[in-house]
Amino acid sequence: MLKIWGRTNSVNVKKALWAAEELGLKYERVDAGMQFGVTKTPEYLKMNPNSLVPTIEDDGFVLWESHTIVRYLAAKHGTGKLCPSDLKARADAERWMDWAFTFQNAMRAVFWGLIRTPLEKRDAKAIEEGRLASIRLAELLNTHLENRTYVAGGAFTMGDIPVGCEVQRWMRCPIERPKLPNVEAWFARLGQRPAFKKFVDVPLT
Ligand SMILES: N[C@@H](CCC(=O)N[C@@H](CS)C(=O)NCC(=O)O)C(=O)O
Repeated sequence: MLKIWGRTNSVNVKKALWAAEELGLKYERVDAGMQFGVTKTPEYLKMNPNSLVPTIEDDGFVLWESHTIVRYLAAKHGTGKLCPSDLKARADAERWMDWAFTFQNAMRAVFWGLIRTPLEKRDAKAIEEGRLASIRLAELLNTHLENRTYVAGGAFTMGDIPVGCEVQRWMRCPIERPKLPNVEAWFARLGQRPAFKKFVDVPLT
């Protein structure tokens, strides 16, 4: 059975869990990372020398890097659905998966500052710079979604998974955001998916 290592409040673990759930896969999840430890044990480091989560093991095949995990699971179990069969449509979805890390970089100081750092230790300047950078990116996404239901066109694909996880943090962080109707409509569409509700749109910790 598929095994997924990673704590559920990690944005990158959420991506793997969301993909597995969308594909209806049976899997076992093992808590790992931060307060759970595990990632520094010799056994884990043998699987993932980065000492990060998520890591998966599928029939003896070990894989890390969350977006690659999503690509792998989608291609294995969801070609023609989560993973478009047409090469260009697939590349379009993959482009947005990679772009999600651009969004994550912009949001890092905001998320860590506001959610995981005590008030007296916060770097207000870094938080504000990140907030402004994330707004510029969210505006780009808003323009892209002007005439699209999902990031890669009319259907939900693996492309929506990493971006959806990153934008969830943006939407739920206590920051000032401009009104972006296309992003909000797309986010509401994601909100109708059981797997998104179960693992992604939960309080930030
Ligand atoms: N690019 C990697 C980044 C993985 C990563 O940074 N994971 C974080 C959680 S989001 C982590 O393992 N942090 C240390 C920990 O949880 O102990 C991926 O997408 O899988």
